[in-house]
Amino acid sequence: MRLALQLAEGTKGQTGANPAVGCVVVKAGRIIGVGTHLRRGEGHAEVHALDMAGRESEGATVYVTLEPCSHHGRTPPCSERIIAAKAAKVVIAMQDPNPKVAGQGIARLREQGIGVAVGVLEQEARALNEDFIAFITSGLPYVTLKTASTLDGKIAAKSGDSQWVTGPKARELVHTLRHRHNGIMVGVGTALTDDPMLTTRLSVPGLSPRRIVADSRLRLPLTSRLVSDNASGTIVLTTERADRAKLRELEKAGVRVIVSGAGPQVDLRLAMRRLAELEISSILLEGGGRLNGAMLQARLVNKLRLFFAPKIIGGASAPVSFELEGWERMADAVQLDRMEVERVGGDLCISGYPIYP
Ligand code: AOF
Ligand code: ZN
Repeated sequence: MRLALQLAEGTKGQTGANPAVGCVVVKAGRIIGVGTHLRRGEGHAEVHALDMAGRESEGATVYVTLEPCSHHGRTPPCSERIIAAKAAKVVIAMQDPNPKVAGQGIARLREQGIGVAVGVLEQEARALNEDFIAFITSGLPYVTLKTASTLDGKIAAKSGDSQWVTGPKARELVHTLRHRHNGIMVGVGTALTDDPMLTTRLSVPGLSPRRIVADSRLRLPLTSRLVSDNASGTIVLTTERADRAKLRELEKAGVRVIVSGAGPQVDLRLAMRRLAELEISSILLEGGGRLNGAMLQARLVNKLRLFFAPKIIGGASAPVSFELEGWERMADAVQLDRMEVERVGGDLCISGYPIYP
């Protein structure tokens, strides 16, 4: 199962809205097949592993990190494939949270007399697909909020200079995070000041997420890189109050515009629902402070990854990672659950899951 989890872990970020899944087939103490789900729409992990095992899979034990599916989706059901292969036993890390499966794959295998064990390395399997689990059960993208600030919470100096806050190791890790999400989101303020590309630029090849800009008044220039570079798709979130002519121009330039709400600000919850419908299952939120604050206030953030450089820059007007109205009492603060602290090069990364007041 540990090997199956490692196989799955390696594909994190390349399966779109699908989970990362690994499978290992064992017979008489020997591994006879390994497989992993490589791409949405293509073969599931079990299919690859059983293809490799071939006729030997009769009487074998199948280890798989997620319950074999029972539904006819983009591919035929894996539970039927396992039954056809005449495997004797299936060891599963966790039940599939997808309502289309949700135990039916397990039931189908048992019905056919196959021995099934569930819950082996379940915690690890849940952590691996924490984003998929939340997405498939909530209909909202899993949002990871990432910041890179000084110890005093500044994301730039008062002059606006922000190159660089954190060091090369932390910046490389951020690009790995981009690869592992299928959306990346900023506010239009960030797009206007930095003209960012928001692509994945690693020392090794990686996938670029879809770029999402919250822009209630459609201020994103047609000449910005996000509109004109074609490096990855761009989606703009706006409101019914936005200028129709500008909206059409953006669409003509290939940008998808999502009109979300009639208020002065983008209805973020509605926008997230629309993004989930477009199969954006995970989003790396890269600020700035106002969008971070608004997403946190709307309780739309699932995970925090806060990078801190060992620096103090000061400046009352220097931008900070979080701008929000705030709460009156310290007891009402958003708290970090399951906090982890790690050193990344010369910087620090604090991760955790927000508990909302
Ligand atoms: C498995 N093995 O390797 C994966 C599973 O659209 P489809 O047909 O690819 O189905 C996607 C759903 O299948 C996905 O939401 C999840 O419930 C399950 N993924 N199941 O048995 C796999 N990737
Ligand atoms: Zn399947």
